[in-house]
Amino acid sequence: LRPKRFVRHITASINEEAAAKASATTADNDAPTIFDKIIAKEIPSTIVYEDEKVLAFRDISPQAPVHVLLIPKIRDGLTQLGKAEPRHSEILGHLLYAAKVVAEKEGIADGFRVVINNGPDACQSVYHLHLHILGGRQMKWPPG
Ligand code: TR5
Repeated sequence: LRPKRFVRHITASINEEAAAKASATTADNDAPTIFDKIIAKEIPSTIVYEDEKVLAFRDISPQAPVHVLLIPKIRDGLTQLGKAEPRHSEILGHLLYAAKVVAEKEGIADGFRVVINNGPDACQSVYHLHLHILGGRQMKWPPG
């Protein structure tokens, strides 16, 4: 394979892999997820911020020098953003504000990205709402 085609080939397989991972291993069935165990501190994680409502910890598979996941401690039906109801507006606002606090704490306030993957087409793999906070390098646009 020539270099350009090779890069396209690799990129395609990475995307297919992510999509396959999202659809094969998870579905939005409101079941407990790995994040419940992280919240309960039953499995270890590197927590970078916590308050009474949210928890932020380092992603196990970082896609940037800083890659933090920010989640509500109580899911309350928020398996994905698309399931949001009017009662969730307060926690959704709190999460966005907490994202800014995390970015400051992580030293990336001058440039960071907040991502929510919603559903299989966006390769969501854990059905407990989470914000990805990414930074520490020049981010590209558009995202894949
Ligand atoms: O694909 P979406 O948007 O659903 O993001 C889920 C994220 O959870 C991915 O970026 C994973 O790398 C991350 N993840 C998955 C696990 C995990 C984690 N981050 C920290 N610690 C983790 N543990 C202990 N176990 C996981 N399965």
